[in-house]
Amino acid sequence: MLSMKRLSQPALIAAVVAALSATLSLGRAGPGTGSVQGIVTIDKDGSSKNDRSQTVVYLEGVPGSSPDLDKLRRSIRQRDQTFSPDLTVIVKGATIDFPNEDKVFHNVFSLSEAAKFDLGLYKQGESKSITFRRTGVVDLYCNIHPEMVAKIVVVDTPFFAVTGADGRFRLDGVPAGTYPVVAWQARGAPYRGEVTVTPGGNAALDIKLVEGQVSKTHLRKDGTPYGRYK
Ligand SMILES: [Cu+2]
Repeated sequence: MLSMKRLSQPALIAAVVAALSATLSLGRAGPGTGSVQGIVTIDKDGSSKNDRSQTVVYLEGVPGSSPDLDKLRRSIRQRDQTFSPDLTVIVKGATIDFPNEDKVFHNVFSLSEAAKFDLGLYKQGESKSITFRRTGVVDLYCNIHPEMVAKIVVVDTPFFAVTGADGRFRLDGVPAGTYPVVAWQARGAPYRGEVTVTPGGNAALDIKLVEGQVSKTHLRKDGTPYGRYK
C-alpha cells in the first residue's frame, strides 16, 4: 500500500479530492452520469406473475466506482428459525454479519462456489461474519433446521437494485457508457442484455424473465439428508 508520508501535500490533497468525488458520485446524478430504469415482468406457465419482487438487476463493468465497503456491510439475522432477510445483495469485498437472535442454536453454512463456509454452532447474542471475495450466488442454510434458507447475490458493482412486487427498478448516478446488464431471479435463468447510459439521460429497460421449477430440498453440510427430528 502507498504510504501517505511519501505523497507531497498537493498530491495528497488531489488524492483525497479524488476519493471524495468518487464516493459522492455514487447514487446521485452528476455531470456525466445518467439513470437506468425499467420494469421486470415474469412469465410463469404462460401467464404473467403479479409478484415480480426479488429480482436483482445490476450493471457490469462500470468504471471508476470504488464503493465504501463499510457502508455496504449487511446483516442476515437468525430469528424465529428463519433467515431475515432471505435475499441479500452484497458488493464484492463487503461483509455480512450473521447474528443469532433466537433462543436455540443455529449452524449457518454454505457449500456454494462463490463462498464456502461453516460458521459452526453459536447461541443467542453471538454473531459471526463473512467477507465475500467472489461474485456469484450463495445458498445459505442452517445445518439443524432444513426450513432455514436464504440467498446471497455477490455483485462487483454498487449499481444494483432489487425489484418490489411491481417489478420496477431504478439506478441513478451511473457514469455514461454502455454496460452489460443482468437481471437475476432465484427460480429461472437470468436475463442478460446491454444498456447505454448518456449524461442526464434516462435509459429504459423492459426485462422479461421466465420462471421455472426449482428443487425445494437441500442436503446438510456433510451431504446427508436432514433427519426427522425437530
Ligand atoms: Cu437453525
